[in-house]
Amino acid sequence: MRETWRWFGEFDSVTLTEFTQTEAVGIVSALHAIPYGEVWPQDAIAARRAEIEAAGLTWDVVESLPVHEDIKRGTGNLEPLFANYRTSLKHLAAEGIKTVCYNFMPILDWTRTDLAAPAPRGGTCLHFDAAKMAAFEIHMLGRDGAEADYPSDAKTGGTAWFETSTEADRAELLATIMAGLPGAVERYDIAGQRGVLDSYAGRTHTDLRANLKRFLEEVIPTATDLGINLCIHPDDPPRNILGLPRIVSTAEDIAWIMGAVDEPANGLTLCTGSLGSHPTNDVPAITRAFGDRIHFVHLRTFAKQPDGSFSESAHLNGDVDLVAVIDELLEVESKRDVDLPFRADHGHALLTDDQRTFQPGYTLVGRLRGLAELRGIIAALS
Ligand code: DNO
Repeated sequence: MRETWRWFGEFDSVTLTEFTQTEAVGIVSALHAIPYGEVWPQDAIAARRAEIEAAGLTWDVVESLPVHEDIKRGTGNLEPLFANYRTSLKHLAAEGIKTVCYNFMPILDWTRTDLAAPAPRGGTCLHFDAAKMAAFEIHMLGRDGAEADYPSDAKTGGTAWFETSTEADRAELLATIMAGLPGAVERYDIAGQRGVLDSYAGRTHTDLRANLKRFLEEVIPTATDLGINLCIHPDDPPRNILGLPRIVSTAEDIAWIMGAVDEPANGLTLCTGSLGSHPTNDVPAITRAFGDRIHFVHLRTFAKQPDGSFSESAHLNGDVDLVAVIDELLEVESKRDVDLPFRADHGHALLTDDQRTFQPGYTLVGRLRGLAELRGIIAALS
């Protein structure tokens, strides 16, 4: 398995020189300053690549080449957006980058309610609190139908949180929910959020699937010709958020997507943390079932609570059996004769991490701890 690290370029306070000390060899990066839907110019890709290579590393994976909201929503003239996506893929292939991750989550990317929840032995972790999410949807957004999406304990907790929260607490919750969007992405206030939700009104799971299929039909033939593997990232968390459908949450969803355009270039990012937090997903079984189509791997785990809340845990201490997953991945690698790029996905904020501003989850010390543990599993199983 090929060790990689995510680097946010000019949005990252961790330097490439620091990464080299981890002894990981590959970089996962993106041109986060380019607005969604625009072409990634080849010279900008070449410049990022040169920067990475000057540090003795290689740019192995793009995470992400984002899909414009109009494509997900299925509105407007989509032809130029599809053409731009294909052009960006051509430019990436010309620079030797052949693994491209993306997601199809409407509006938001990964969603948490706390970016610095206490970790068990000190330090902090990312946390999703069902009660706070209920407070956001029911009391702050006032979304019709939100009450039906939460169990009663989350609703009661959400009301209690809302009634005792200050303006500053609510502003922080809104900012936290938007924090999963990296780079130059539009972030919404409450009114903006309502507006963008309205733009999705009436969209169902079936509609979103149809829009993804259309996207795949438009871009997978180009990816295949270029030797690029696209790999869709699962929904995080794998449940409907803000009443919007999510279609990359379960083994059944993945099977549907892989079948929608049945080509190796239509692949999967195996994100153990995202998939594992769904109550019926068996992540080692998913790894086995879709091994042929996994092109990129995020290794992470968490501790779940009965109301749907979860805290990200250290890489060996959570609810997903990462030893079993890695065992399956090593099988996949030997069967396909590939070296799959993986990264320690997220880390706690530990020790000196708080001395700088970092992208939520993308700490230096915490991720180094995660990588070291994963490296140990891989070495032992190999
Ligand atoms: C979170 C990440 C996601 C991922 C995108 C891929 O840390 O796993 O933000 O990069 O969803 O498009």
